[in-house]
Amino acid sequence: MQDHKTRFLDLAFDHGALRLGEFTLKSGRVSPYFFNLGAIAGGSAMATLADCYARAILDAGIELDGLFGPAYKGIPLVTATACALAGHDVDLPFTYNRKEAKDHGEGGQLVGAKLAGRIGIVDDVITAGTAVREAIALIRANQAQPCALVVALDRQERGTGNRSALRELAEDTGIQPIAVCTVDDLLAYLTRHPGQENVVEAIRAYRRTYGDLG
Ligand code: OMP
Repeated sequence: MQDHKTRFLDLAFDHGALRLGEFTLKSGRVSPYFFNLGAIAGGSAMATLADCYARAILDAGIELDGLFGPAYKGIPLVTATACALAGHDVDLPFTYNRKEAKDHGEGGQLVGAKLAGRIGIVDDVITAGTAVREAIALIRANQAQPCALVVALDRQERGTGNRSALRELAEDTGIQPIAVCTVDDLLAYLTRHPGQENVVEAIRAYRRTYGDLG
């Protein structure tokens, strides 16, 4: 497993951002694991997380002109990821949105750099892909091209059909999916940790019911 994946999973478990148990998702599915990005709430932890995002973007070898972070969880992520990329000599402008358009001051729904060219969306996790479709529409409405979607965790779950939400999105919109880590990586990681056999079995059973059918 690549170093940044192991670093991400160590970080997520150490900070309680990845939890094992029983969790009801936005979709109503009951999952044996849950990723909560809000648990990464310290400078050093965020710097490590952002470096994992930066490495995933650099490994993908994609050309981008800017980054976009959907409100709310994408906002600190896109900011920190842009800083981490700058540490690798990749200096990209970034933009994020307000949930509600502002009607005074500078006004509008977007904050930060003007969207232009090839944009990478930086978000926390993808399950069915509902949240990210709104970001895609917003970027297109501003005459820029959404080209990549970068998430910390791809849950590799079926979207509306048999394909994973990330693959569905890639095939329907031409967007390149980039994940720091997938549920397959999580399974490989847990398999190396003794005492996690029941969790591994629960995640496998969940994957059989809701997973990407390829
Ligand atoms: P989709 O819009 O279905 O892709 O779900 C993504 C959203 O689900 C995230 O932005 C979260 O609000 C929530 N979520 C998590 O944060 N972590 C998970 O492990 C699973 C979910 C979820 O409810 O599917």
